Amino acid sequence: MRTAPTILHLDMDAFFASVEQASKPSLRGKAVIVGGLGPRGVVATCSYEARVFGVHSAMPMAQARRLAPNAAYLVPRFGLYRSISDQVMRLLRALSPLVEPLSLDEAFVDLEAGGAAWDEESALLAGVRLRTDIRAVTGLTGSVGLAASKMLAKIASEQAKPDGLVLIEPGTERALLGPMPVRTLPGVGPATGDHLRRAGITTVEEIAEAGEDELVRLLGKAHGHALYAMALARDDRPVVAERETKSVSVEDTYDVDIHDRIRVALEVQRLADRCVRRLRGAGLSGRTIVLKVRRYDFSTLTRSETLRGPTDDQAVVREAAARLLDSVDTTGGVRLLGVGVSGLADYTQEDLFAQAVGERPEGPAEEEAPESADGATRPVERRWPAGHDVLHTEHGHGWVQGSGLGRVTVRFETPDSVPGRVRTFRTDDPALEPADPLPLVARRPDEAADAEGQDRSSA
Ligand code: DCP
Ligand code: MG
Repeated sequence: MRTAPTILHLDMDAFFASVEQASKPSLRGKAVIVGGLGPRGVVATCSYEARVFGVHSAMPMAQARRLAPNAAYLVPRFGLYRSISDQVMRLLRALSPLVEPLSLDEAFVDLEAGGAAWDEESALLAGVRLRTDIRAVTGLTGSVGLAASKMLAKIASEQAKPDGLVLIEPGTERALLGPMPVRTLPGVGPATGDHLRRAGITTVEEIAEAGEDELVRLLGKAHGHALYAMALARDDRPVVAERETKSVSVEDTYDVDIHDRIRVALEVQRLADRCVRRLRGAGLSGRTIVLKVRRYDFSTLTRSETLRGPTDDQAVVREAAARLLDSVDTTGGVRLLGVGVSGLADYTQEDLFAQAVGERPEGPAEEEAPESADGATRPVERRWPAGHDVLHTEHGHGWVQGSGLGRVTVRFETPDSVPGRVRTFRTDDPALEPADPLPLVARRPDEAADAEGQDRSSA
């Protein structure tokens, strides 16, 4: 493990909700809940003001409405969130070529690889500067964790939330982790947490005390092994750019073509072993075994086999690779051999599945129409999803605050205006049309300064 806290983890604060607050001045400092607003909708996220009422991600929307009846309820605008995410990721890529995005609002950065930091002081400086830049470019806050490993960097950013920075000094990791609940470790979700609790293990220290054999017995090889290492704060997982390319592979090119079939088979075994070492080193397991063969005439073919579940077992990968080789004609000789594993899972997967099934809102969210719950049939209306932007020929830019019963309520304000006024229209009003979101931060700094000045004088 490295000795300086040069792995950075960034996680934007209440991301979707913060974007909505930045774009709608009247919602700043207020409880804002973003998610599916239909009967089976769930909360995607909510502002910290709404969290006070106990609302959180993945909660059924109906429950959120009971807890926070006066909050603003909005449907997600994924296109806008993605564009802000792109701005953030660009800032990260300016720090290092090794940026590993985990979601729209979260990424690891290897500061050392980019030369942006090499010790504690420079890492801290880079983190502070990053937060300032994110604020300037997007108008939003993100929390930063700095540590010598991915696991600790992520724990640090969690501790830093909201709008903060935490650096974990190398050497203090185990003492810090020990008393924490097992759920703190990556990959321990509700299912694994329960499993461990039934075995009398509730803290990270207790995982370390239980020992590796016990962990493997409880959770299986890949997961048990990995979790035990994490509990000892051993985490050498590298920051991997382009996480989308989900495979680990090794290959060798031979100076002289290999003709001997037995020698080819031995090489494939050797490559399988190397591939498994890499896989384990990254704390991963995978379902699909891939064999690559380039023949004497440069014709290249790949064969793959998909297993029932992910593996990081050397014998399993060896066997699969050998079976794949059986189906390849190598007469004439081979120049290159490769073995890879794709369809990767890391330890987080098990619990992500346990949590995710049927819970996340998908695709465009449903329209809010609470006032039409009487079931009255109405002619087909134009859709005015809550929170989406509109343009009115006379009143200008605004957003839909609610709609139903043939009416749509619009608040007229923009990211750099003062909180705006509300007006109600008929849903088929020809003066009203859907609009694209406006940038959250005015493009030219001098423009932004002007706008701020106006805000103050007219407020
Ligand atoms: N998200 C979602 N459904 C979930 C969890 C999250 O749609 N079950 C979306 C909405 C979040 C975004 O992903 O804004 C980022 O997720 P985070 O877990 O980072 O949550 P937030 O950024 O909203 O809040 P925090 O400040 O806790 O990071
Ligand atoms: Mg976040």
